Amino acid sequence: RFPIVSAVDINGVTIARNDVVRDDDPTNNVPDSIFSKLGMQLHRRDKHPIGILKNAIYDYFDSNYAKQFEKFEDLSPIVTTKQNFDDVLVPADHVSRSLNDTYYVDPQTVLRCHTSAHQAELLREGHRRFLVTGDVYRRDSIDSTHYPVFHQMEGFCVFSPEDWNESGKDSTLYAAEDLKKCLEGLARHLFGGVEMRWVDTYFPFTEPSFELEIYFKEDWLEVLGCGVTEQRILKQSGLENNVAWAFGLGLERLAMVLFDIPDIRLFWSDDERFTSQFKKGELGVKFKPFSKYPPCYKDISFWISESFTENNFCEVVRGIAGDLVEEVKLIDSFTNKKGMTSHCYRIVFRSMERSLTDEEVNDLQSKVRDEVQRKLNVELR
Ligand code: FA5
Ligand code: MG
Repeated sequence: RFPIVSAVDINGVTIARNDVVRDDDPTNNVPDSIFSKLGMQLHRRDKHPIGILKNAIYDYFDSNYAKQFEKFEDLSPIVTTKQNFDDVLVPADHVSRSLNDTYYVDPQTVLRCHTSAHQAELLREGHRRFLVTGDVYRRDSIDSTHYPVFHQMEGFCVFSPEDWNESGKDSTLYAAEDLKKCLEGLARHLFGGVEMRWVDTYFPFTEPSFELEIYFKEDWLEVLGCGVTEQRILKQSGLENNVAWAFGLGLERLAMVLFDIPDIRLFWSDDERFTSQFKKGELGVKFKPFSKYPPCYKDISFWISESFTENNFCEVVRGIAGDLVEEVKLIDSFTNKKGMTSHCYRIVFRSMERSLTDEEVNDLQSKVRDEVQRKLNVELR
């Protein structure tokens, strides 16, 4: 179903399919559908919404910070677990390290799950203010705002005592206020007026930590995470008397709001009716959906086993239906007297480009049923 890519070229390094994914390695969980996205770099296409957005964010930083922010946009997405987790203080037992959440190439190598994976190395190399843009990879749920490959932009800004001393403020408060001011300014630059709110949250690498949400299609949509960098990260990189802020923007989420794009799968579409609507440097464009094709709903129920996870189920569905699956939703769950738990999922099939036939959908669903039984150790009902 997917184009089988045998090798990709990342920064001049060729990675062969068989070197990366060894079928005999149980710690490798990168399927073809994901492998084929490596090296596509949507963020470097000037006429693609992700590239247009990236350039607009660059403009904001260039004009407000006198070009102090250095830009990195082709660091390899294949990183060590040290870069992705240890260097940003993700605890050894944190869920994000599991095979259920992250794509592993081998036990020490992952497809980065965030651009924060590059903070420490760039600091050690002496960079103090920078933006890192790139594709990131996560095993995740399936709906209109989640996709297993998406793009982030990391921002990082180090301050010295002279910066906060004259403000009379404590260094952490100074950085937190500067961070919020910077991101609110960015939101105004991109959207003009838009309804937004700050939510307190937790990240292992920042304290305090915040998320910014934007009101979109009658709901709050989380578009970024940020905070004041943990001192340990700065000290590990030889910075003793500094404070810093960092953020990680979800570029698809921002682009959905900016261009009114209703479904995250569209970013990967080659359909001219999508690609031809965007022009280099043009932020004001509102996407005109080509007529919406009808959805097709299929339910599947099974008794789960202890090892069952929703991410594994979603990966099976995605592996079979690719971008023809729009959403996977748990609609019923119960445990019987014997202690067996049943789940019922509703799968929404819909193409963004054409009408699906009944046969086609039935065929997909029957493959899903077979594969779920074979791979996930569940009992179909
Ligand atoms: C992070 O990835 C942190 N590294 C961000 C950060 C950087 C915090 C620096 C503090 C300092 P989070 O997992 O919340 O955080 O993801 C950041 C953004 O990525 C989200 O706000 C959302 O906009 C986007 N995002 C997350 N998962 C998906 C997904 N599956 N599909 C599309 N976008 C996603
Ligand atoms: Mg989050």
